[in-house]
Amino acid sequence: MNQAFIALGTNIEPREEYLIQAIDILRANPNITISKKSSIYETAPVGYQNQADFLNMVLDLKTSLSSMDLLRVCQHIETELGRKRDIRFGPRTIDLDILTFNHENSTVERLIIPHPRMHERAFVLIPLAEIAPGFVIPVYEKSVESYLGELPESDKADVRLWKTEV
Ligand code: A4P
Ligand code: MG
Repeated sequence: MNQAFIALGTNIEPREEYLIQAIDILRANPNITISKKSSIYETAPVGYQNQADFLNMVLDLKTSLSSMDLLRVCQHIETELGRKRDIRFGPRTIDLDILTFNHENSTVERLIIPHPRMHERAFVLIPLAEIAPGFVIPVYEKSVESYLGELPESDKADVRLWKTEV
């Protein structure tokens, strides 16, 4: 069995509904088990800033799928939930990013794992630390908490607990 963390993000209403639907589709997949769900956090947009606040969360999955097949499942969910790709880093109904997959180090453009921006993003690290305290990010070999300690306080203040249960 493989273990993966995936990050969910949405900033088009109904945001919570998109999270719930993405989780339901993952749950319905016989090859995927959700072991843990973080709380939902409301977060200020990073990168392209002229857009609405996001809801972000992280899931801990067990799966018999390969990382490429899990990516296909994630992209299929994005399409099903009406995701349009217009502006890079721009508004989205739902974004599913694979953060880590076992100890895999993938560098092909279609699938880079560990996710190349995860360690600099409070909206990923804070929910990840909630469900996997002490987790050492494979390949980087550094804990989530030590990356969080390197982030400016203002980045962390932009991530606010929104709801503890989906
Ligand atoms: N791809 C490569 N590696 C991965 C991976 N580990 N997981 C490829 C998923 N996909 C991966 O992704 C672009 C390409 O990345 C795909 O073809 C896939 O094969 P995309 O989802 O189509 O486009 P995107 O989401 O605009 O790009 P990306 O790289 O996912 O964007 P980011 O870096 O995730 O940024 N601010 C807040 N507060 N919260 C957010 O959730 N999200 C973004 C998106 C920007 N600002 C944000 C948030
Ligand atoms: Mg993405």
